[in-house]
Amino acid sequence: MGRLAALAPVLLLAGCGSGISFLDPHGPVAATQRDLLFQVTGWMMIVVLPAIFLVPFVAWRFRRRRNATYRPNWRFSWPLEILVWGVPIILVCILASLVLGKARALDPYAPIPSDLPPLEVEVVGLDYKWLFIYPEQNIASVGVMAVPVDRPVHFRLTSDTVMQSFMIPALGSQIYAMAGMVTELNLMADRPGVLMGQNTQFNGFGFQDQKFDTLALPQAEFDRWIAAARTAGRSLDQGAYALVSQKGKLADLRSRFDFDPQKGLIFSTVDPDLFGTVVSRYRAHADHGNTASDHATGEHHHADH
Ligand SMILES: [Cu+2]
Repeated sequence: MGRLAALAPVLLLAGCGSGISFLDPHGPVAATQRDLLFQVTGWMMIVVLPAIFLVPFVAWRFRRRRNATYRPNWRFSWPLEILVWGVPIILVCILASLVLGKARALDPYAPIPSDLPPLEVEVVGLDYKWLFIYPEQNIASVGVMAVPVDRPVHFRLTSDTVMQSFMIPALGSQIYAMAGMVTELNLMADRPGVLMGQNTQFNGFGFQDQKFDTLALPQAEFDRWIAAARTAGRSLDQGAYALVSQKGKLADLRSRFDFDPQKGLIFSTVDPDLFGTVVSRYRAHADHGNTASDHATGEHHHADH
């Protein structure tokens, strides 16, 4: 793999071991994205490396000196034209086939093949924190999210404020969360770790702190995390949600709730209609019903009317 040697600087950047980059993938989506980046970069070297070495060579050969080469009369050259235009054209075709070949596998809406049914997680983007609702487990968390290792996770996302960008780099992919709409994302962790998740959309003074720990846990530990969450003794009803959704960072919630900011704010029960209520609040015709089919049918209700 000689051509990968050129990527050494990139690999060094990925070597922090902090699990925050798709260059240190903790799941199949990020792994595919990394492989694609390396392949595309490798093929690009066919154009990049000659350009890097030829520029100094041409500058030296035709430098302003008495004994340097002087060729004022240019001629048309078929071999040169074919080389200069042909190589990039072939390269564009190769890159296009690489990217298009992976496009289906990297579609955020595409389910991840697995023997296990996906874990459902509802995500609400707030100023400046993420709320995670586990509808099947009937718990919710703010600022921390646990997922079982080797089981796909199906996210349904919305925003209770401006547009936000949901991303867990070590798991790969990114999706926007928008008020009055539901977007979907499928991810899977294939080894344990604490992975940084974030909002990559600049949306105000607190956005740089809108990060959360994604706990990729073996199934038994995940079950324990859920069981511990059930003992939190706090309910996320509409009243508690009104407090949680107020503008402010996770740490600001400590004046309202007693919790360890390192472990996130956990709710032992959650209003099962909460996610739907948040979505329908921004819809002009909330009586239309099912929001999940919005994107599928192409019907697009935006919040700006
Ligand atoms: Cu949209």
